[in-house]
Amino acid sequence: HQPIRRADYLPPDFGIDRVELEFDLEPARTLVRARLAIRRIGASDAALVLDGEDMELLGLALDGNALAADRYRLEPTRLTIPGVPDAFELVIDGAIAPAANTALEGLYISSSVFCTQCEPEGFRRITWFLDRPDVLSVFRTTIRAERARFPILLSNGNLAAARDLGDGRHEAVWDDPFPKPSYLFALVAGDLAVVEDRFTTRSGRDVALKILVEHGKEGRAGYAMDSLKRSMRWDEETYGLEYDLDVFHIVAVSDFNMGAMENKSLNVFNDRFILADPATATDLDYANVEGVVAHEYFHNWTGNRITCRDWFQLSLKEGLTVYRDQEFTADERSRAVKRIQDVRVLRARQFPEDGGPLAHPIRPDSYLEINNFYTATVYEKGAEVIRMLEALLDRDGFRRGMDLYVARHDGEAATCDQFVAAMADANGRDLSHFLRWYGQAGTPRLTLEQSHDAATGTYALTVSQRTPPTPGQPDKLPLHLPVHMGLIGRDGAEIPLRLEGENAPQGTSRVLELTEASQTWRFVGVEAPPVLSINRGFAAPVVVESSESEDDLALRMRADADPFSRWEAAQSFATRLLLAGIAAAAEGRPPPPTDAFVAALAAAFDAVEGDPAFAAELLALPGELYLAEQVAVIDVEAIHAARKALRAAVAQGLVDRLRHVRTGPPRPFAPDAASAGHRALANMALGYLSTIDGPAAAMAQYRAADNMTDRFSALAILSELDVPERTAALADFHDRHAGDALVLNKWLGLQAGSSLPDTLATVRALLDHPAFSYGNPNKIYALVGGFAGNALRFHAADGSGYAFMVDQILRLDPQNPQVASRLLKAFGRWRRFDADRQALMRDAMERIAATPGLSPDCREIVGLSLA
Ligand code: HT7
Ligand code: ZN
Repeated sequence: HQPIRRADYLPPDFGIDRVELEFDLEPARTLVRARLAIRRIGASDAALVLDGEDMELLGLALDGNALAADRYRLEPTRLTIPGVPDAFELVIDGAIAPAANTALEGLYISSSVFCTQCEPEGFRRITWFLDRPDVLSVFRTTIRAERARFPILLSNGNLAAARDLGDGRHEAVWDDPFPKPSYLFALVAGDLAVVEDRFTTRSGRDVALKILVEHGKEGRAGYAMDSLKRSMRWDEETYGLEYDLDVFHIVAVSDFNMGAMENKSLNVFNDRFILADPATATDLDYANVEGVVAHEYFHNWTGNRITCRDWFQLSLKEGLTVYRDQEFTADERSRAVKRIQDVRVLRARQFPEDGGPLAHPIRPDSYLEINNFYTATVYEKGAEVIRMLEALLDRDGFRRGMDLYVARHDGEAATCDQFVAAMADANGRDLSHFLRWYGQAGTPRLTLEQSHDAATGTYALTVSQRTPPTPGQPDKLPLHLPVHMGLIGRDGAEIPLRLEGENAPQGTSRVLELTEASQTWRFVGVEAPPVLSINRGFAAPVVVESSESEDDLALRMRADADPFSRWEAAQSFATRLLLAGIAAAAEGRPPPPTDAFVAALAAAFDAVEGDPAFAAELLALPGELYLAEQVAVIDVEAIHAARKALRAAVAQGLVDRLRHVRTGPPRPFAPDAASAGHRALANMALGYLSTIDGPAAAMAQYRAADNMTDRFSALAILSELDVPERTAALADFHDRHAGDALVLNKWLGLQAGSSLPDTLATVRALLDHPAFSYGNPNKIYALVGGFAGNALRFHAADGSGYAFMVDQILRLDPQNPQVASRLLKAFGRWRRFDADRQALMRDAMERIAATPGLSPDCREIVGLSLA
């Protein structure tokens, strides 16, 4: 395996205009015939080189003539045919073994259902092909299978024909009129229930919407269907983008490596992002269903109609589509709460990635295995980069850019440069400096200098930026970024913002553009030293180093006009106390006084009366992962202890408010954001109160709950307490939901994430529980991944957590390298720990590196991590 480099991109030598596929499906051995209309577009002497892996070649014919073995060369990953004409038809007969496919790439079987996963390079496990996203073809797919076992036969596009074959088998033919790359191909065959609805696009196209689920789960598809219809409407209203075929299928399968896949008109989903009902899904599950359904639907334009030229451009479709699904959720639910939740995820997952050995730009420069680059950086930081464009160009300018991007590139495979060029051209702007975001890794750090001149009423703000080095990029250039800011008076009122040289103030919140290493802005008409509110709405994905006083933080917590910044001020205040508490815990000193913070939190809480979802966010202390990023040497015990101590202090200080939250009549369950907000706050209060009152109230709620959110929240609280009620509730939960894999995954995850000391022993025992199976990624992520995310127990000082994870990774790697390499990323931040743990983690990774036959997926991660 040689690294693939972005700089080496060359257009293909051949195009494949038309693909006709014929499948004779049998789990053990499926026959695939591919009839390809191929046309030379490159050098006249270039041989045809097709990608192909793990298949048996049965025959090859060129323009109707069988090719003898000396006319081609078959290697493990490619098929080379020299001396081909400029235009010809190639027929390839092959055989594959779906039932033996445990990697879940290509054609495989999930619970007796045939399904495919072709992104990024799975199509080459179905037939030999130019398996690269810049080769766009029109597909016709014929599927034949036994009718009794596989009554449903689906592929992309519209059904062109269906017939009975007389021998117990039947056939369906699907035509997809839109040229697409092979990674968007899909096939599904099995015995599934269909939930149907319809949608009329604004230009009057009547679209059949079909969600296919396991029989008996039809009642759990309603929210996904509702989310789909709202997504379709939103894309029309927000971007003028309509659906373009007469049918849209979503199929839910239980064995899937990622969340879902946007195959043209035939999305395949991990069932956890489709199935939801009050008894089995939490509010978070509902929100995830809505977000993922929207994300995959939005790909129809950003990804499918306009696809990526090569996989280095992955963020072109993923960053943009994450941004679009975030905006959809912000419009459908609460903009402030959505932004807070997204920033939490960014800080917990992407910032550590960007500060460690796996750091890469949103448009990487090289890879060994592209599957390793479906990362928080490409997705979430990619979305932040799009969001910055929106901040710099404003909403209307961004829309103009999107319109131009679609007009220019519909039907093409495009690049990130072309996207930014469309944004620039539509707005008459030069965005060449902004493009650095695509090539430079690392999280920029902003420092501030402020001065106020009372005599002239001038306030000067200097913002400096510095991006720390990342692997392979020792020297960083200044970036072009929006500084969204406001100024607040001591009375809590927003100050009108007038820059020196301006005739009049321009609002109380504005976006300054930072392009240099350091820049100063002078505001006039500022009578007294103001309180600065900076990076409002988290407009730029940066760390702001600030030494704001506790008084200023408290003021902003209750009075900042930007709700995100109110939350941010609370997080900053809490972080400051927690860092002091971590230092104290490590040195055996008492924790710092918390009165000022608790008083500020109480005032902020009172100021948001009427927005329980936001109040719940305000009360949520910074997470352990975020805190780990803020310290020089990570001490997992001290972080856990400091957080626990601050939680107890907040509970004591806010006890009356928390009890008040839990009064009032019970509300009937509804999955909407407002109802979910009430539950979020009530369960947040229950968690705090359990630190004072013990398990009784949580146990009572566990028993009485009429929905999964309340039941599971209570169970999660109990699972952190070493009390008999914990055992009873976990056993009860298991028995109530025995046989429901998705719910039992929550149960596995909770036990794997528990801070109690015997967690590793419990996890080991659960590996043999019927609810667990190595064949199902959801179960692996719940139990093994859940343990890897349990900092306290994964980083146990004796190295037991590391040894356990190495065993699991090595066991999984031969069967599913994608899942194994994702788990392996847990070792990435090893240099941030004390010397003993560093040595243990390094030894663990070296054990992996020394394993013969290790997948390229794991080899790349371990190589980068140890470098
Ligand atoms: N575009 C999809 C990516 C995806 C994927 C990638 C690698 C291996 C399996 C996969 N399943 C889905 C998902 C998305 O971003 O919408
Ligand atoms: Zn996506």
